[in-house]
Amino acid sequence: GGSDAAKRRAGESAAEAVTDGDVVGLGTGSTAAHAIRRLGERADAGLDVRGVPTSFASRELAAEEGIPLLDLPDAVGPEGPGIDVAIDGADQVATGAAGDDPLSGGALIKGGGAAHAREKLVDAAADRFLVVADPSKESPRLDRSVPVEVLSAGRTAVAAAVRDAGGEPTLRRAERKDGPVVTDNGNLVTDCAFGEIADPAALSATLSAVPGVVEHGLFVGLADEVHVGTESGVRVDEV
Ligand code: DER
Repeated sequence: GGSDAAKRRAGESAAEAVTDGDVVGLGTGSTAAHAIRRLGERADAGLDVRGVPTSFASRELAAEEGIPLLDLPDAVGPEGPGIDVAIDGADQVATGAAGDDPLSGGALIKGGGAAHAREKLVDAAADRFLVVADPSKESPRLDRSVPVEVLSAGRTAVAAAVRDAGGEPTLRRAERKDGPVVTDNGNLVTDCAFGEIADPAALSATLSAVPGVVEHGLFVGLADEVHVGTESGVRVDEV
């Protein structure tokens, strides 16, 4: 991945966009972690903020940073405060609008940290979704593997459906645990290589329709801004 300085600049830039009283979706990964740490500093300095974590990891970090927490159902229920802004990382950000679909500009691949099911819930529920990234995540078109959270019982059916859709599925193996990665939701992850994705919206719909798919890592038409950290500063793109 990119440099930590670039990730830190991106995360801190997005954290500065949070205003007093905001409910903030707290993304997962090393770039979002910089935003969480900055929000912790701002909370210590008196900012009134409540966080909605997207994973065990982001909840743990937010708690360490002293950020008051809300669970997702409480944040977005009809009597809830709603989520004003979500800050989250990405594995890849499309910089060129693919095809004639203006929505796919700013389309993302997420799920490197296997947290994309709750991330999508939070990122989609937020009034504004700010992506934080370093330049290594940007690409004219999406072409990385798409992480797909699958029900264990559905893993072979999903693999077959992914192949029918032109993808190559690989069950994600754990590093320091025998067997596959198990998500915070108790499911498995299949990484699906499709090569260059010409129409992210279409592939998103295809994957969502597959029985056994819990959630996939294509985030199309959800991001509002991309904060890209560079070695010398940060670039904020409206998408
Ligand atoms: O799992 C995710 O979607 C994370 O946001 C991840 O893709 C980005 O992680 P990073 O900021 O550590 O690269």
